[in-house]
Amino acid sequence: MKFATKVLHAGIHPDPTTGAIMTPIYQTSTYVQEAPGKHKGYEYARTQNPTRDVLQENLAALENGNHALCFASGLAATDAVVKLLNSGDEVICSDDVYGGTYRIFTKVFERYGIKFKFIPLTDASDFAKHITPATKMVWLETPSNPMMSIIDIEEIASIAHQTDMLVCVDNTFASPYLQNPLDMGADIVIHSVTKYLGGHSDVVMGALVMNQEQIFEQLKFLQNACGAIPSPHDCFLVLRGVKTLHIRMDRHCVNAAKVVDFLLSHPKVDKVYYPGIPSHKNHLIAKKQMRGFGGMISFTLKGNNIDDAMKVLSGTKLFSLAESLGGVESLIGHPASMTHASIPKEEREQRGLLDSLIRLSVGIEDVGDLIGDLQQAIG
Ligand code: P1T
Repeated sequence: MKFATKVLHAGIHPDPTTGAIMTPIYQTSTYVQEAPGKHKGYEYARTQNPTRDVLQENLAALENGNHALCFASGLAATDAVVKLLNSGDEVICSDDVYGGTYRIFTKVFERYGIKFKFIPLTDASDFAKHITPATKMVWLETPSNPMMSIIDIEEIASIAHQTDMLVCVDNTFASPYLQNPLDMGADIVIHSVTKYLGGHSDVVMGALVMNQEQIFEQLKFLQNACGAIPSPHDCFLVLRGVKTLHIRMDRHCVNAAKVVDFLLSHPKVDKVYYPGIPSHKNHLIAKKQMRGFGGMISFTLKGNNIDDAMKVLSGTKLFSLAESLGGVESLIGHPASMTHASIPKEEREQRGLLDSLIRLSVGIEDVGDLIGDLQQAIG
């Protein structure tokens, strides 16, 4: 099946009792057993739920994986992955990641004796020198939030797999329509389903996709043992949202490319961060591993004056000032005070994340209207 068919059909079958074409919302906490241990494969809804099963099967197919597991949020999915590790283990993490990922790593898991090294993995050749016998995982975000850095997944995976190390890729910004990390050697793909997969800014959810049976069994155990599962209603909403993922992503990409052209030609704009720009440090890697460059853009204004940035952030009318991304409507955000506020300022600035950085999640509205809105806000 091709992608556009998978979003509509993978894992989805008419309801066996009624023929309902849409997967029912199985809003139940438990399932009646005929005799102790004699049941229909469903015992308790933290462990199994039919609406969630269908979504998991669908998401696995979209990432070309054998298995998927859904969680209550992207961070709940991240939490499960790190719980595969033990005290004393080390993780090498790409240095530009969502602020909440940095926070759970440094403020939660470091207390349990897991060590995190934040390394710019945009030159894959730098990776090997940071590996020690304790390194058990490499964590990549590509494109990264918010600097839009690109990391060569295939290169990193081939170096990582010379030792006993898991390769985890946060594929939230690309979505499975534009990039499939498992095909490039990743062991686990993580999504904030809240973003492009849900696509309508009405659900918070996370997902993990993997091929290997053993990793799946361990993560399924953690999903049930720790209990951060999504509701059946949210699973239904994502099943509904995902049906148009390919069409939405095409429009996000086209609109973002036009917004990038506008920003690049604007006299007040300084830097524009977008992997589709030929001068982007890893544009060729993005071209190799992605089928499009996505809907996320970051930029700064000349002079890097925070007040000028604030004027733009509060001056747009169509771009709503809000955290999150990947919905059909456009959003504008200020990473330093919003999504990445949990990273200390010195560390943010080392990574190029200045207080004057503005982030756009370009939606699927009329692109002329979007550019007009930015034009009036930037002045
Ligand atoms: O918000 P949640 O569903 O828990 O997902 C966390 C997460 C994980 N990975 C990436 C790349 C993310 O961007 C996020 C969440 N990000 C935002 C809320 C944001 O506005 O950047």
